[in-house]
Amino acid sequence: MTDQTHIHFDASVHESDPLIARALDDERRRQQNQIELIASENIVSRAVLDALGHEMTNKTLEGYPGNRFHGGGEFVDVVEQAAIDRAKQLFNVGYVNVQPHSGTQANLAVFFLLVKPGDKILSLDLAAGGHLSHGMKGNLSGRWFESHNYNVNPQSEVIDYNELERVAEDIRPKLLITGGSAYPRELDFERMGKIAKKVGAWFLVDMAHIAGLVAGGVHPSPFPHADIVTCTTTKTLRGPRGGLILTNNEDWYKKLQAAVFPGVQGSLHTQVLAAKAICLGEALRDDFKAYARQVQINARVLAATLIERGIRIVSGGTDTHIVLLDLSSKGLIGKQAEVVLARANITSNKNPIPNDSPRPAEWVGMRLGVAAATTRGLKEPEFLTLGHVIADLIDAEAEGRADEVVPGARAAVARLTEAFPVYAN
Ligand code: DSN
Repeated sequence: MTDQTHIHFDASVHESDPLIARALDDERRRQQNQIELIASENIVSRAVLDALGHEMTNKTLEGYPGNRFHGGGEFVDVVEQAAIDRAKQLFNVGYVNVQPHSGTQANLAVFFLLVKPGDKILSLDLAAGGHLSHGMKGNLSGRWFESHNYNVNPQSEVIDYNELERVAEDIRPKLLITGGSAYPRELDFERMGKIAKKVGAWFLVDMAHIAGLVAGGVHPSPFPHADIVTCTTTKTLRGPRGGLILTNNEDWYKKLQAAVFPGVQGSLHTQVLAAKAICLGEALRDDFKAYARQVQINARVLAATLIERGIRIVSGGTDTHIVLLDLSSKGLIGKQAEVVLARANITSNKNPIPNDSPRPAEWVGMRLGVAAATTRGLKEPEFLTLGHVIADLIDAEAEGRADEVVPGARAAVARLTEAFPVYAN
């Protein structure tokens, strides 16, 4: 007789849940057939995928290596310790917490450690490239803290450090935050660290987007200028969804552990810890440095091609993986560009640019990021092609003749996706 409690237990997802199996297969096909230009995405290695689908996911555990609240944690201890050691080596830092479930959770833990409700925090304006977890009104950080912003210079569209210093002196925040989701230029950590010290603020760098570029040596490190640093392991670091917190402040370390657990989180995502350890190990290798260099080169090729085709690029270029387009230079809004690119199997997102409308439906910006396509193997010639395909689509949309151009653009994208498979098998 069949044991009714186990009827679906050993079945594959294809056998047990056709709806979800179909969605998973469709998503795999989508990733293979589209060129991914969403700046927060990347493609993880097979080894990272293996860890994410491993039985380690069954393990419940709280606490830290060697000091757990549940038994049976000896192998998770191995992976968590490896993740800690590798992150310390990669970012040349004294103390690391690898448990945050996301970048936003990492930031929340830092707030728990360093600020109290009502304290002043000062961060980069969202439309200038900041992040919602840095004090946006709709986020808990914007409700619990007195949140202020600094901005970019309206002409250069680069952070106006003199203005930041003036604002910081005026506000005297407890915490100065930099980094975010859509700032394409190099960040001057030294200058901001000095401003933080001058006004008596702690300095938090959220390097979520650029962690892989820092690891690969193509963007300056926030250390020794930052007091504390958060990041995700996704994006340019090319790992699983999750966060890290890094600091050199020995006095904070124990309190930081407590701020993550039990401060803002409970039990671990054990299989993600294994995937984090793997991606950090990958980032320590020389080929990752070559990857980071290629990301920066590809972004510059894309930006230069779009500029040549008459599309205004915010700040006139990029130092990172991000290229931020101002579609008003073609009489479009971001959504129109996103839709016409999607018709040709290029995935992107509308995004605010400095001083954009507060309403997403009116944003004139679009954010492109090259990290995922670079992992796939695209280099300068392919990004030149892609830049022209994107410009052709945008021009056609602006001139009301997208139907004529989309088939050719789709074919050009198909040639790239066939030549550069996401996974070799
Ligand atoms: N912050 C979002 C982004 O950059 O797209 C998600 O990571």
